Amino acid sequence: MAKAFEQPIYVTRPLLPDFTDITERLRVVWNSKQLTNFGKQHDELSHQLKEYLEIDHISMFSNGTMALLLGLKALKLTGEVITTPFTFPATVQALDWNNLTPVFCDIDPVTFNIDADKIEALITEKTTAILGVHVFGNPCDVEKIQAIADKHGLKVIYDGAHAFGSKINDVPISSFGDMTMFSFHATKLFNTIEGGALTYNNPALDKSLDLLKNFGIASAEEVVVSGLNAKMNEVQAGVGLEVLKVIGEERSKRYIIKKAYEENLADIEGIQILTTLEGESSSYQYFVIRIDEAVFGQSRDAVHKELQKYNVFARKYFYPLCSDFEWYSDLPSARPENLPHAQQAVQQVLAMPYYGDLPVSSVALICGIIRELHITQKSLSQI
Ligand code: T4K
Repeated sequence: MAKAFEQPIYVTRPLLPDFTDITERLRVVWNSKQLTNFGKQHDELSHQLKEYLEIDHISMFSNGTMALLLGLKALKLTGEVITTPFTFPATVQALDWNNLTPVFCDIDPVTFNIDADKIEALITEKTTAILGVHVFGNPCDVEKIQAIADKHGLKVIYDGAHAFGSKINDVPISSFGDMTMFSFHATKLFNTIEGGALTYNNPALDKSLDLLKNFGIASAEEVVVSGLNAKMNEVQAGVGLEVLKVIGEERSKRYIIKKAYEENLADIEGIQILTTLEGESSSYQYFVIRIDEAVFGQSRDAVHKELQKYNVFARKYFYPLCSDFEWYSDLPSARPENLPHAQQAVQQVLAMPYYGDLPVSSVALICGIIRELHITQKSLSQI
């Protein structure tokens, strides 16, 4: 029987650049006395991210949620937006705060992203957009979604919180749709502690997003729209500049950890790996498995609980389904019978510990715990 880890093993740990580099960067910020409101660090990070993400237009925010919320506002959407129930609450809360009604579409049983084949049936005269989520960094069916949007005159927004740096056939993920949101939260591979961004191709959005995230202030004497305060500050941007220097190394480390998981889980019946993309295609943000109770012999919840006994804190991303939030109980699209694949996914998915400093030996031990659970169950069922 395996021993519990002495220290807790979390689903992730922030990517932390060398502390000396951070203090040097802070010294520059301190000396400048410009702490926020679009200073040099902000502009430099914006420039570097445009290059990294291979996009002409970017707008940075205090966090990913505010980016999405104000991005939807800038697109002047009304009525209904077709989206996925299998996401983090922020995706749908950004709709709520814009007085937009989510229309939940079931997910694809393989990718766990919005099922593009089920979108068209949900379009009404009130629909103005499709909001897809590149869940765990696996891209949505962007071509099919765009074709539907073009046919019906809809906007397309992607929540790419997990997809920083991913590509689809060598094309950067940020190039699809009308805009893509990225999260730079501490738990994300690229982090600014808290932070986020929108990328887009339409230059007209530069101005409206600048206004929306800065109280609608157009000049010292002019306030032209009702905005909010959602700016990225200089310390966040400075941290981002240092993190950007080390993400190549982190991605390589995560590649090795991914391989270790794949090898150790390969022959366990009932375990399927959801994050299969590699190289430039992958964001290396999460390593996620799906547990088929009928084959594995134990439920996802049982595995989650068992791992905790060993001091391993895998996470049920995402749980609960957004369509099950109490405030959507009157929405026909939120009814469980309309979302069979999402209802199944929410019971099966487990995000495993995944970060560059996680020793490969720990991965083997974690997988050993899962294997043991499967073997014990198998022998019990044969008695
Ligand atoms: N859309 C999607 C699809 C998203 O997944 C998210 C965020 C958003 C939109 C919104 O973007 P932001 O507004 O957050 O930029 C975490 C993150 O807070 C959240 O950003 C992320 N998705 C979500 C999937 O994960 P929690 O509630 O799981 O966080 P927490 O505090 O439990 O952290 C998870 C583990 O990470 C901890 O057990 C330990 C470790 N950790 C965490 C923090 C904050 C650290 O080691 N250090 C830290 O500072 O939501």
